[in-house]
Amino acid sequence: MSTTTTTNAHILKTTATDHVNTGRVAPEVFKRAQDKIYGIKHEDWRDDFIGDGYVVVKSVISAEKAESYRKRMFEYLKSHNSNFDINDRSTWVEQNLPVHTDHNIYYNYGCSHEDFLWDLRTEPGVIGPFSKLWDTEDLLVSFDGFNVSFPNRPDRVGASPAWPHVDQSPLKEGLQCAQGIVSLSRSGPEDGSLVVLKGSHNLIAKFFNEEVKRETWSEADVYRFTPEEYNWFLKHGCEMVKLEVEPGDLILWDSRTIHWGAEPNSESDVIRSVVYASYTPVNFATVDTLKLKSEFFSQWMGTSHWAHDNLRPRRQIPRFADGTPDPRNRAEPLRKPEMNDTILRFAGVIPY
Ligand SMILES: O=C(O)CCC(=O)C(=O)O
Ligand SMILES: [Fe+2]
Repeated sequence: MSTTTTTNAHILKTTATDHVNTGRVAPEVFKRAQDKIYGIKHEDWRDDFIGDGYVVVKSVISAEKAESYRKRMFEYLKSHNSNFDINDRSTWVEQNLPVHTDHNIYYNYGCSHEDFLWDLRTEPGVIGPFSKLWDTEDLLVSFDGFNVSFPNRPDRVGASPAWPHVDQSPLKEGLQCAQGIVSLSRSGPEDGSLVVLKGSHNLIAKFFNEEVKRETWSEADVYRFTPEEYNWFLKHGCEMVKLEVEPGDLILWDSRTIHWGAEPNSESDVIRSVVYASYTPVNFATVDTLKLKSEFFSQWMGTSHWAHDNLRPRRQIPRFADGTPDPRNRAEPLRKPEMNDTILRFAGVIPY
């Protein structure tokens, strides 16, 4: 296999918020993997994933297990501030919670490596669909975060607007990343959930070719759409779908499918609790990427939704909305995972 890579020296110069595209794997590697997925009738959920750009795989873990992971997630939140009480809405406010994004995503404090997340990532039921999709068990997993979205938070007004985006650079061809959400809570019509633009993955190359000047295409594995651009997809027949799931379901989607996380609306009484997890074949990563990934693992660093590339280190000090750094910042998870070969292989530390 011929590969060309950028050097680590280049990579490590980048800043915390950069999208670090670490490697250039030969296009044939992706092509070979894609050829095993497309142009075939699988007669299972993979046909929906291919046709629609997303699929819900039901009950990859039991509802009981989902509940127990959810409890551990809430305990983790409480570990930051004992004033936080999951049963008392008045305590669901910024100062009682670990610093998180406007979209309710938690990835600071090395939390991507908390034991409850590693336990979930190594659940055979969660790994299985990704192995099936990529037709290999030799996978890497993303060092990703989790999402807790409270309905009717007392310190926020209304649900945040849609933030339609894709998570794959137009410079990357075909399916290169399949993202996952393990849902630990129920999502009905009023509740927070992933929203997708069904079929948009099939139009994304046409969109970039026709609507976005090639010189402006970025290597960053993210593209946010303006309302006009979003409408282009509607005009071309895409339909918006908010996914309804039960605890223990896995949402799998193509990173080229337009999507966003919707907050619970004011009628909701469900605290949306989900874990992001993406697995891709280890041969999608260069040797340099694996080295860097394993280095980030040793530093308990969260990265991105991607497992084999786009290693975006979450180095920044968590700050509250007013800019104050959180004094509770720490360099290590509160509860470290018990190491085993599965984790070390998923993290790129030991080879398959
Ligand atoms: O929270 C969500 O449903 C979506 C977050 C997101 O955009 C992603 O995981 O790529
Ligand atoms: Fe996304």
